[in-house]
Amino acid sequence: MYLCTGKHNYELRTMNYELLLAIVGRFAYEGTVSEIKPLGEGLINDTYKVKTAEQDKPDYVLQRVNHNVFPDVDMVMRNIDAVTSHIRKKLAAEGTKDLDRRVLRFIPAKESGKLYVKVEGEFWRLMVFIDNAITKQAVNPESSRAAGKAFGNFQAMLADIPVQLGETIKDFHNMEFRLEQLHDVVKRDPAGRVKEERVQNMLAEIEKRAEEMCKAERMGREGTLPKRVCHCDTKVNNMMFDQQDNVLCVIDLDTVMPNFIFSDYGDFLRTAANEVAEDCPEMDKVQFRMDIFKAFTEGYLESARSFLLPVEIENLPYATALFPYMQCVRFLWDYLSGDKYWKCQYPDHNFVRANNQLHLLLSIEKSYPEMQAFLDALAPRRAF
Ligand code: GN1
Ligand code: MG
Repeated sequence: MYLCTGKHNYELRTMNYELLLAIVGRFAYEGTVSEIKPLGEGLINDTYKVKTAEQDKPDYVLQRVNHNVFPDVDMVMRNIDAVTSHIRKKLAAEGTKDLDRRVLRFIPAKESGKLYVKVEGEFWRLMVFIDNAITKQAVNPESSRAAGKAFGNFQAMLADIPVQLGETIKDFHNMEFRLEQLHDVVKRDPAGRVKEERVQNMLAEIEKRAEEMCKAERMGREGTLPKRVCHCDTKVNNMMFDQQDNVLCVIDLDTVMPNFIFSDYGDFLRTAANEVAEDCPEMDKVQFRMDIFKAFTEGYLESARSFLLPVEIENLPYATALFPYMQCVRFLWDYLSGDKYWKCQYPDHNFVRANNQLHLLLSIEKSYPEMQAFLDALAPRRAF
């Protein structure tokens, strides 16, 4: 059976039980499988919960990795292996007891020892299920502070990782590349949408800011801004909490790769501090929430300031603007391409998303002085 759900135009398939069982059997897991059923609402990967009959054996999560989005699954899993092993070692050295709840544990394949198997052209992986844990969809200042601290801590723990990680999606958050993609589709105009007046107006807004928004790439080339290991998909639902609301660990590690730290900081605020969803069509309701900004920034700096350079802290307001801008460019690119990347529920959906992100950017621009003042108070420039 073929399902077409979610916002990406990827094909998801429900699998038959026997095949799933055979796939699980290729991993060196412990226990006897008693049940396999679909889990969660992930839009990119297919996910199943694998229960074991024994009380003292863990349950597992089986996942099919979407290799349309992640072309080099071997690289994805090598990155994840390096990252989870490094974090595990650090936590163990600190005396952390419940390690399997504090960092994801992937199970190696029996034959190859790799953290994935390939079956009928599809890639699968198995990890330990973290029980009695929850994920959250919405944020308030408290959970934003916790998220800031957790993502900052994730970066801090990985600051001294001894291996060079691969770029699992090339140029994923490279603003110059995203603009080139847009310019290219404008030239080709495959969907005949470039002539729309609203598109022309949006393109003008984008061009006005293009040079400023590409400054991270320029600083990177000049050698003044480092790349560090980042998560690159820092949504609040990519984090597990225990029943008492403590953060357990960061999940969804496919996009972990070297990047400017702006990615993790900016993309969280893009998604969490928007008063409405990223595809809300009522533009007058789109607004940037300063309470979320402040709480997240406090949490983030608490755990990340030990390794951040002054130039990284100074540019956090820029990072806040960069991600709505980049997402506006990406959604407009997809609209002009004829809606190939994100799944659309109606013909204008991608344009509405792009417009929403542009309005978020406008709201952020208005808050710039307040953001800067807040940061100056929190991290006085001379004290860096
Ligand atoms: C995609 O599917 P999701 O929500 O994890 C996209 C992000 C975008 C986001 C916008 C691999 O993420 O970069 O910010 O949609 N991920 C990929 O909704 O393209
Ligand atoms: Mg994701």
